[in-house]
Amino acid sequence: MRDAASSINGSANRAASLVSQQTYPASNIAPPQVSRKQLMGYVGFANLPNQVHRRSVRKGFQFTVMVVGESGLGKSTLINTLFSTPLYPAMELPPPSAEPPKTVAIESISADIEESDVRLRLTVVDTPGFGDFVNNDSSWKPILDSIEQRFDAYLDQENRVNRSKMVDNRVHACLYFIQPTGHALKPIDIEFMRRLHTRVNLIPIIAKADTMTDEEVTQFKARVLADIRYHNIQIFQAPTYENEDEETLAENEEIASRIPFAVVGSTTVVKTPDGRTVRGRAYPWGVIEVDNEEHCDFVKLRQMLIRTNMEELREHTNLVLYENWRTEKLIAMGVEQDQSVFKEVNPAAKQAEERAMHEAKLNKMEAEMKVVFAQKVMEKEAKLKQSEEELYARHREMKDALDKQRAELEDKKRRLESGRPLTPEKTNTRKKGFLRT
Ligand SMILES: Nc1nc2c(ncn2[C@@H]2O[C@H](COP(=O)(O)OP(=O)(O)O)[C@@H](O)[C@H]2O)c(=O)[nH]1
Ligand SMILES: [Mg+2]
Repeated sequence: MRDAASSINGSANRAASLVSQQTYPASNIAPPQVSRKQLMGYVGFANLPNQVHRRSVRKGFQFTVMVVGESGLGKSTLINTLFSTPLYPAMELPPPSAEPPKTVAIESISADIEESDVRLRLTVVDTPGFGDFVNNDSSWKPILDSIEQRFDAYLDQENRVNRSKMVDNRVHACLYFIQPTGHALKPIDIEFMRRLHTRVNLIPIIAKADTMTDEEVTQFKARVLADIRYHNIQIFQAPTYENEDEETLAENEEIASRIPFAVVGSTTVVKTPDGRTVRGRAYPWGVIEVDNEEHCDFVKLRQMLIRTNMEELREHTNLVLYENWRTEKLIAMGVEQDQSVFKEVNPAAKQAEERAMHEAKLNKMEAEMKVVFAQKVMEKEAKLKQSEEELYARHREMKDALDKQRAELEDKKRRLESGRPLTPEKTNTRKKGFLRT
């Protein structure tokens, strides 16, 4: 089957490595282990680089999608179809004698998938047991708890000293599977969405759309939307931006018009009457094609979730849902915001204040420079005075020496003129000596 699929889509850039398959309780959301698997067809996350900056591409993306809905609505099948990879192995039903579970479980599967060198750490959170009990009054509770625990884990990481390796386990999108009854939303659907819409991006899905006619689908969609509106439930709406090109706007409108997506899931490859091999479901009266936009909304759902709005889903989770939860939590803990930090400032007053500060700084610098200058002048003057005194002293010394020399010379001159010997003292001494002997 897989060979058939790859021969349809066969291409080099579709290698995928699948990371882990592990079940763990809601309270423990440690990252699971890793295994590798092949993508069976083009999925679309290779388009992610166009949605965000290239730096993020190098780091890879983390995306967590949760599936909620009653058993047998095709959740696991749809996930496998969406990511063209057998994330969920063939279902193993427990024997009829087995004790039925009493609570909703939270099971998580993670996979590292790669497409055209873009890495995506995909986590699918399944919620088996939802709506399966006699009393489903609080089926939503463990799911809400799990979503909030993931917020908590993220907040913990934000408060760490080193935040370079943040793991984002928050749920970025919740696919809510509605049973294709053709009637209206059931109380359990309304209760779940009302409880969860402020915590997660809700994407309503009509399951197994192949069980209804086109007309029934259209009517059911209208009724579901009316119910959602009536109960003031916020479902995820892709934001539209100004100056977006017409093509993108048309595409977004087309996606929005299909909500709630009526989908058909199948990873099985079947042959159409005209000889094509497609992913679909074969019935005695014909084949319903998963990837055919005229047959169901699967392509549009995948486009919104992966190709066009994955970044918006992540951003809305981070900036709105998580932020609101965080604020509510901190307020409940008694932490209050210091509003003065955010007080409005008048730009003109701020400018004047800045100018005054600048002038004061200049004045201070000028005063300091004056002091330094005066000090330098004084030092120089003192030095000059000292050398002047030294000069005077030397002058005096030289003058004294000259005076002395002159006096001696004059004395010599006088002696010569009077005919006396030049060294009278010496002669005298010798004479005295002679006299004594
Ligand atoms: N008719 C129809 N059957 C489907 C569809 N998707 C899944 N199924 C079948 O429904 C059954 C339950 O599917 P599964 O994915 O295990 O449902 P889950 O319990 O919600 O995970 C399986 O037999 C699937 O083959 C669909 O779109 N249409
Ligand atoms: Mg399942």
